[in-house]
Amino acid sequence: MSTSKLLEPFKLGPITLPNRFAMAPLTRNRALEGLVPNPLAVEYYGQRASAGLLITEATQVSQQGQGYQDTPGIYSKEQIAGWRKVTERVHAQGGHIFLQLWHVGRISHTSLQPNGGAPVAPSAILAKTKTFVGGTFADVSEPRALELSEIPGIIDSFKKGAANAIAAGFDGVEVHGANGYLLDQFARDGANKRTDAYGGSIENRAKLTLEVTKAVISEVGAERTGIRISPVTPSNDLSDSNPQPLFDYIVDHLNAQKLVYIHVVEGATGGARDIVPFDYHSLRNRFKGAYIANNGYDFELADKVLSANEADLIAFGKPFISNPDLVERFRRGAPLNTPDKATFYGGDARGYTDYPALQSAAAAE
Ligand code: 8OZ
Repeated sequence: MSTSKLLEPFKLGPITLPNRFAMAPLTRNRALEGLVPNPLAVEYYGQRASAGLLITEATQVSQQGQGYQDTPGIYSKEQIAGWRKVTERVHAQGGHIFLQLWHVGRISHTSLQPNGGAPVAPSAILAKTKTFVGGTFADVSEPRALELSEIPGIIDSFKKGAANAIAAGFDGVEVHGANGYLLDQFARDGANKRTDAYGGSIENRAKLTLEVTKAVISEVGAERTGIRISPVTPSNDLSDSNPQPLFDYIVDHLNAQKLVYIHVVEGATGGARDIVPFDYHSLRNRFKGAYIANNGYDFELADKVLSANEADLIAFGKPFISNPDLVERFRRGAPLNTPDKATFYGGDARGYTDYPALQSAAAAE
């Protein structure tokens, strides 16, 4: 029996989480017609409801915000109804769940965009990366720069997405400000060469992120609004010439807006934690709400970081794909199932809802 801080409760705004485990947002590409969550998602999230906080897979706020095939949306009645089944199951199991609000920006393909148009970006700069469309990996399409007049519509799509998420029964929303998608493209200067109020200085590049969080808060409240950031990840061909002052500034302003949490991908998403030096303590110290730490944590590092009060929650990704009962396995010191990469993106129940929990694993022996 473990006595780790990982198993202690935590008050996240109005909700009390039974432990410090968060399930990281994980793209699974199993949405159905109309980009409605797959009924299997009800089972999938329900199986993982013992995590203190579940964060859904990235969910686009508009058709324009989609960049990969079969990712779910949160902009139609049918999508809201599909997600409602997920939140009902998670709540019936005693869990808590936030929806991640997503706009991919330039990481998309014309075949997914309204009228086959170009994906949108801060500047017309092609990312050297691939997306998954039509059952295969393809280069992302050449983007076009957003007109200044289109920006209020982008902000509004996040705001509506947040309202829809609450209508679907979510406990809150996480704004996806990470991993080289739209908000991150505006913030980091590798993708933003604008000369208007949204480009140039740190203040200007941070503006869209902070306007989106402000709009989301106006809709659902700061105590139900979190954000994910990844200051140094090279994911999706994005970089910044000087990330520390940029993210110090962003986090100072998120703190002023009183968001309930910042969820920080430390290092290269899904890769090295020490890819470049960055002072995450600076973010932790600036932010008075909860700090969710992510990237490559095992139980030992999670325990150490929580004990040192360097984070409040730890988000685990791949371990939650293959271990629906990750919390119980930690409690018992039980071994973990290994995740199968071949079934991460797309497909059916295999590698999705069929990973065994401890009891069924024992029963199967
Ligand atoms: C993996 C594959 C596709 C998208 C992210 C939403 O990195 C994603 C993503 C991850 O945040």
